[in-house]
Amino acid sequence: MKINSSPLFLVFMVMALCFSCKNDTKEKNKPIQIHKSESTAVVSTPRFVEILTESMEFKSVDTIPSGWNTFRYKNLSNETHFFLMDKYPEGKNITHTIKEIAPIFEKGMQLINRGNPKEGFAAFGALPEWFGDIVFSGGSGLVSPKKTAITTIHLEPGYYIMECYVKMPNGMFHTSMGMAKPIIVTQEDSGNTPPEPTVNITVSNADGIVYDKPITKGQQVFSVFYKDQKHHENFMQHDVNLVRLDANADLETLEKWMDWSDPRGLITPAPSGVTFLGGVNDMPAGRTGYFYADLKPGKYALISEVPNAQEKGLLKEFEIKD
Ligand SMILES: [Cu+2]
Repeated sequence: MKINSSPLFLVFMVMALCFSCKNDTKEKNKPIQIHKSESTAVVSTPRFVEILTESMEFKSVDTIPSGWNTFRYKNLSNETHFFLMDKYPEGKNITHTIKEIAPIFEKGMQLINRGNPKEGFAAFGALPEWFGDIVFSGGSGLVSPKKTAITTIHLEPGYYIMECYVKMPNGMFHTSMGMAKPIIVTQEDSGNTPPEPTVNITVSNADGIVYDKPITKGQQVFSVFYKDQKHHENFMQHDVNLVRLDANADLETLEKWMDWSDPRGLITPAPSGVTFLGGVNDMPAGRTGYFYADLKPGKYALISEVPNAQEKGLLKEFEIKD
């Protein structure tokens, strides 16, 4: 597929223009391409699946086609979020999440927060067997307040929960506060094709996050290929988050913060000097997702939500030169 003949690329160009407005004061006046119906459901254009967070919720359509979908996730809230698409096993739905999963994570996290990590982790042993059958199928990376992330992923038909498990200042997961939304992915295929990447990222246990060429200024489309997967110490599989690092950003602090199972991890407030710009959330080995960025000169990093990302090669810094 040639880059200039791809309809999705054209969409990206339009989107990239939106990106460039995003960082200036015109943002306030720019109409959001999301239309609220009477029921406050959000209607997306055929090319984008729009997701909006204003406080602690996902506003989006409830049903999307299968195949390739490009999600535009606008975080208008004051906290960092992401979205992850969890494909549920047959017969399980949001009522099972609320009854059988959320309370176990809350209980375990509370024990960890009170200084009993051993008991806390043991509490997760009470998760139902079917929890292991959930297929984490990608989504955005972390997105800082007032930022927008664009991610393209491939979804099989089925029942999904769109979730965010960042924590509130009191340690409660966003999942328990409204950020768990059922999405039906239909048999009908979107007909979309994946975008043409400008940089190819491969993630693996042996080499961590690697990319095939120097990352340069301007609009980039990153492909993220998960060569393999595994459950790290915090049960998470590796993913890819793009972060911009200001002069006061501390990489060690960021690395610790990326681990939800740390009492001070994945919780508001996010580390200072760090801006999360999306990425591709975890998905099974062998799959590829895409994310978009308009890179200005400065320091950045690609990092996974796992403990000890640096020594695993899952934290890579890079600089964009003018
Ligand atoms: Cu959240």
